[in-house]
Amino acid sequence: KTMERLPFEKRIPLAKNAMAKRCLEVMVRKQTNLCVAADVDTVEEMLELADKVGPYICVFKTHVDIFDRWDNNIAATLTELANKHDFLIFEDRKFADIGNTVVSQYGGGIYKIADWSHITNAHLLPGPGIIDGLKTVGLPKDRGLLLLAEMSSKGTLAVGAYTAAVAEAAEQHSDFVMGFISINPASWIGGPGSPGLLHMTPGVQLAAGGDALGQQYNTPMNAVAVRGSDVIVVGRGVIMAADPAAAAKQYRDAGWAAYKASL
Ligand code: 5IU
Repeated sequence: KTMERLPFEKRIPLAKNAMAKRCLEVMVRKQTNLCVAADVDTVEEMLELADKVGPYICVFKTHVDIFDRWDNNIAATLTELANKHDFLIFEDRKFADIGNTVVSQYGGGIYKIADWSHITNAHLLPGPGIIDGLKTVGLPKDRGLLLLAEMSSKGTLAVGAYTAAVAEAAEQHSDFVMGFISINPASWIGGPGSPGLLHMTPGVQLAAGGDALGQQYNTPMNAVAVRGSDVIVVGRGVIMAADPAAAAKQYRDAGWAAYKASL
């Protein structure tokens, strides 16, 4: 049995965060709910991947601390690719410190994440001060924050009452919080949250299974149509494929079919 959902276009006016609106608009315009996770080793590979999979994605997720170099030109090139292909950039930074510290981490340092990443994410472990801190930097730039409500990895502690508290905090900060990283929002104690908030789900491959280090995979159909996610986040399913563009197209089609099946 699949869950019932409001179509993405009807959720645009319900979103209170500007980037949530923009993300839903991209999804509707390009008919894709695929986010590719660019866990590649070099800047060159990351930029090449963005150009190849760009037409099929709504969001391009990065881990820029994997690279051995970073500068404003790299960020500018990635931004050009985001404009060319109409996707959003999501630096999966997983902030987890007190408000005062994350202000500097988000806006400053070598990466200056807030300058080029439309979306970033944070753990709520420190309490709501982390949202307030990130907001002082991100809201003036119309950025969006995803709260980690659940994780895909085996043994995750982000479950039950913790997940419910994250859902509650998102409602209270929906000017800046655009949604969640979630695994099974349909199962949440207090429900999956308001329709103006987005659910993005990592740990997705066409075949269920896992890896040797605790990753657990669900299919696009299970993640979206059964568990109620909106956006599938796919790394190795795309980046390890012989033809990443073809794989991205395949995941786009699978993710969108799952969305359509749940309407
Ligand atoms: N990621 C997860 N699980 C999580 C969160 C983030 O896998 O709970 I939060 C990231 C890690 C990686 C990507 O960048 O999503 C998944 O990559 P694979 O599809 O290659 O497993």
